[in-house]
Amino acid sequence: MNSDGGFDIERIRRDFPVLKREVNGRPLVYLDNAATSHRPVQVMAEITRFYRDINSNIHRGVHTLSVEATERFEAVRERMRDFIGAPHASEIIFTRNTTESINLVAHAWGRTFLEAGDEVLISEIEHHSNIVPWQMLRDARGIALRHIPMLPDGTLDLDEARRLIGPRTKLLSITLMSNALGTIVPVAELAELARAQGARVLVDAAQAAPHMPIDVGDLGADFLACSAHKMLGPTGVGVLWGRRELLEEMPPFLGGGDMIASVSLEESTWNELPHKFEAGTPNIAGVVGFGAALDYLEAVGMDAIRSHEVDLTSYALDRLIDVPGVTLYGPLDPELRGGVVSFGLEGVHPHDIGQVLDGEGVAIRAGHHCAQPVMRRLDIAATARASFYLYNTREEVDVLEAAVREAADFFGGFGG
Ligand code: C6P
Repeated sequence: MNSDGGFDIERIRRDFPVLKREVNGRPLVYLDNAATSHRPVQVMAEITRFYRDINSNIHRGVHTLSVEATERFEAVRERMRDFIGAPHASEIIFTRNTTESINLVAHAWGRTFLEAGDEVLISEIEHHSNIVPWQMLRDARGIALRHIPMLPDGTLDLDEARRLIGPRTKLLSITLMSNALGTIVPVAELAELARAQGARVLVDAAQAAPHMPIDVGDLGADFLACSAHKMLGPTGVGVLWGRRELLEEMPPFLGGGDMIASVSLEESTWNELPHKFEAGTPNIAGVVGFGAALDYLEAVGMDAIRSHEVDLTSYALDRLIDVPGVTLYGPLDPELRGGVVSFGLEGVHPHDIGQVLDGEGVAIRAGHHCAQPVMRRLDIAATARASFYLYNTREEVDVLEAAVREAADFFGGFGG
């Protein structure tokens, strides 16, 4: 194990008991972090403590447990505000995941403020969660949906972006880090161009928020979406951050309990932010557990996590590029990408790569990664994807490389 950037990986790994597992008789090498990360014992303990000692609904009771539950829940809102450099805790809305956060904006903002002739600009490297809601909005409202094309190296065509951003652009909705290729998008630069045209900017930070420091002001964002389960937190908890003025003028997304100020049988009025957008009982224990995940990430340090992953990615690219028959997708400069390495093996379906690797205890994802337009642009059906996190090591990359060589040998006859 190597220590890196001021944090001790061996100590970090001890907090993730699942990493001690064996899979198919081999030590688990978990390289599917872009799909979901593991959770440290601190997060599990926080969730258990919540259910054991508190377990009440929030914002409703006057009894002690309900007050305590509400305090815990609301403290995480403040924690998240700080994590992304947002001005106000009331701008943090808890959802189920990034997908729901983006759909919230498409419904509550898009259907209210966009009309025929307006344009929403996305990119060719978006996850389906940042494509489909806008297609649905286009079909409902007659807006135009445009995209910034991808260049062969997996970066975006910024010249074309400059041409596409114009007076009709009402929203730029863009990923900060591609889940399929790892590409880091120069969002701040694009956001500046979009804002100069009066457009709003939504940042899909599902892949970026777990792996690098985020500041919504520096990004020039109006909305930002991310998922707790990719950032050491539980499943079923997502975040939408939105600028207060925008959230205030938006109608609610879902109607029901907690989001109202008053209800009669004829009509209702809406609660103040953020409750207007949090209808029904949320994943209270999940949000509380997410607070422990944010504490964990900040204790390690987002800069240290980023530099550790740049090191691992650079090492993995160097190792895999030499394997006969391997094609690497995405930018080759590790500074321009997150800890995601997508690759193919000549003559071998990525699912077969995934299966051979699983036999060696190595967990990767194989498929289109919910980014079918990327696959179409690369003229492939799927890739094999290894994705790293703070607990991965160079030794694990060596195991990955050996397993890929084995797959190459077994299926492709390229053994080297
Ligand atoms: N990507 C992956 O394996 P949800 O599922 O709502 O938590 O996140 C959706 C999402 C949105 N944007 C990006 C950039 C993403 O990577 C994801 C989730 C996972 O790549 C599951 S498909």
